[in-house]
Amino acid sequence: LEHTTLIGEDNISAKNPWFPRHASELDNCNHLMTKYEPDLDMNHPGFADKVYRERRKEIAEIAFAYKYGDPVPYIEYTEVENKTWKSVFNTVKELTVKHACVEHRRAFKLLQDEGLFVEDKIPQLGEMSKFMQKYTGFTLRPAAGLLTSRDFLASLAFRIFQSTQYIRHINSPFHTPEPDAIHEILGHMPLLADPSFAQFSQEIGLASLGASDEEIEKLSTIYWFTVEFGLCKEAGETKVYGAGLLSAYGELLHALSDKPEHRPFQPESTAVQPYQDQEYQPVYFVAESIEDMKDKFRRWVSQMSRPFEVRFNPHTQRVEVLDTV
Ligand code: NLE
Ligand code: FE2
Repeated sequence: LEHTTLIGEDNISAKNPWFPRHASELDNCNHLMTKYEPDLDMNHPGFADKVYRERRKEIAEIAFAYKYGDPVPYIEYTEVENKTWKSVFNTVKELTVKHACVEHRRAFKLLQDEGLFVEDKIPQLGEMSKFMQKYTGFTLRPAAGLLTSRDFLASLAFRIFQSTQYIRHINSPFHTPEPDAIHEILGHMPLLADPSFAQFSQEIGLASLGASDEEIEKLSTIYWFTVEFGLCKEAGETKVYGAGLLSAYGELLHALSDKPEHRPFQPESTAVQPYQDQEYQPVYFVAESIEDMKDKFRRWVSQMSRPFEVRFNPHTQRVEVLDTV
């Protein structure tokens, strides 16, 4: 970045969509996608369950009321919710010993040693946030549901991970198409506690700031096939690092079976691979290693058309914009 200079607030072309410059502006990045919701979707296992729907509403309101700087809300989970966690936790724990990548296994153990990953109660997001901050500087803020890609990716640029706090329906422990706290905690936290993976996550976020809709689509597709559903090689075996697989034992076993297609991870082709988010994936991308995936991503993303560069200043929680012309 030798020839770059800090440019003023007004120098970004009006063509570039708005993006947050300070972590507090993430208060404006909470737009939801209404896709799969217990109130709207007849196929949702909570559709006919009034108690479940009320509970979802209650937890969503807590997230909507959240502002930057507030402590992460404490949720008193019910017996049923803790029971759902227990069944997913124990099954996933067993499967990851054999199937998760080494980075995940290492962090999983750390989370157990620190008393956060226990079978009988859902870890609190506030506690998880403190843990993450200690290892990689990531913190968590509550989200009411599935966010738009633009809003979700923007938060990663600030090392902030927007997490849902409600729990999937007890009738569907093995898979849910929407994120829930089990997915965030069990799926995402271990790799976000890995410094190198945390760095990668932030880099996707930084690349998304001010990007065009088309570029956001590509970045979120890469995110989908890496952070959410990524597979990688490890000593000649195929292992799992994607959070959407590490929180859904149904799909985890499907991903490693001979049913879906396995293709090598290549940012150019992965970024344009259509995906569906309701059922198990028909295609997964396998990286040579997480490091190799990161390198390939960096090379690819450096060719993006954005006429400026951004960098995060951790002292001020601010994103600084650098002119690259
Ligand atoms: N399918 C995942 C699970 O059941 O935990 C959630 C994926 C969210 C993108
Ligand atoms: Fe996720």
